[in-house]
Amino acid sequence: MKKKLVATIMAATMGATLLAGCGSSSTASTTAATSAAAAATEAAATTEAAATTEAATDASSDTAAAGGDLITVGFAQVGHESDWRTASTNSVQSALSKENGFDLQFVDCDNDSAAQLEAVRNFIQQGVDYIVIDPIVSTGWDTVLGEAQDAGIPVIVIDRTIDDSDKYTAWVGSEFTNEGLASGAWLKAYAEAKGIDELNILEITGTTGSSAEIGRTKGFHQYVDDNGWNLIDSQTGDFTQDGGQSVMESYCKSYAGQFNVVICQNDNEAFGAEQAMEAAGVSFGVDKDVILISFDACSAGLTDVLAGKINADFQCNPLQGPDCADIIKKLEAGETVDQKKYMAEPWYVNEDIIPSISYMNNAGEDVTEDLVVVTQDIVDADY
Ligand code: GYE
Repeated sequence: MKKKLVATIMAATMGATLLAGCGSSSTASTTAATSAAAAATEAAATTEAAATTEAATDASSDTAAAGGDLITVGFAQVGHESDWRTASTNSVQSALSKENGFDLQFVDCDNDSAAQLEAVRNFIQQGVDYIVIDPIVSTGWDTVLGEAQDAGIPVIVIDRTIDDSDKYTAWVGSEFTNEGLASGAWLKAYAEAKGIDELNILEITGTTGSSAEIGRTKGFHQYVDDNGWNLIDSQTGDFTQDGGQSVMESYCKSYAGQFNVVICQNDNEAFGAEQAMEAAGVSFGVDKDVILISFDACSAGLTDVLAGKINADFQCNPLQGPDCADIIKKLEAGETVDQKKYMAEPWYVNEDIIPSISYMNNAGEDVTEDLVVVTQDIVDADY
């Protein structure tokens, strides 16, 4: 709830700016023109928009030529590394179902960037109508997106961002830097409320080079730097439970008795870290020796927040399937789509001691956002 205002403000600015990471100032909206004349008008307005428009137009005509059959969509998914990812896959598969008018080809890229590029190239070769990508890493995309554009196939990016190319039609996902900033703002306020003077932090990051890892790290480190906190070590757990566990096992050996905060960049890493700390006899969670922070807020994560094992969990919403369906249907109908859309995401905590956090977000706005105390009903309603 607390972030809805921010999300609305950002949605309203979409018409003025293209994806910030792309360094372009072209229009933010793309129209899937239904006629050559409309495509020509778009082309006069902006080259990138024209290329995408043409792509959408071609895709529409292909579908029409096929007799208005199912819309073919290729989805190059990151992998199956986490609860979050499972929810994301389920969301896209159920939204882009046959019953809803789609023929979805799903590829699990198993966290392998080369395999993901190959999957996209295969979709281009097959001549699908649309391609959906959740990019494992944020760079290395311009060439293959250019190939999709040349083939007239619109690309929709979900969740993680592509930061070195703007040759795609729309993106919908999360503001990862704000998630990191919020975690830092929460830790600062929480330590003050609990009278904890010194913060000695161990960090377990996500997949290196993914925009989720880059943003969460950037946001949290801003608080580390500004407040002179002691960041003892930072290593990747690759967004997996095994990764989180093995990094935490080595942390427990190397830094025994030296840390009082562990921040994991997703719930599955946190579950692994919990196992390692339990095995090493380290107490964690509410009013224990170590504060445990996580991201994602999947239902298993919120179960641990409710139980007091995780102190705070910063949600990242994986349910982008309906947005994909909506974007494609709008493009098919020749309507305008937002080129950038943020999901609304609450921040969850166990204790009712700080009602809200205030910080300057990644867009430079001063925001105050509620902290939601987890209940069983919230866990039950979660993904
Ligand atoms: O946090 C993690 C998943 O890209 C936001 O990927 C997503 C991240 C999510 O593996 O659990």
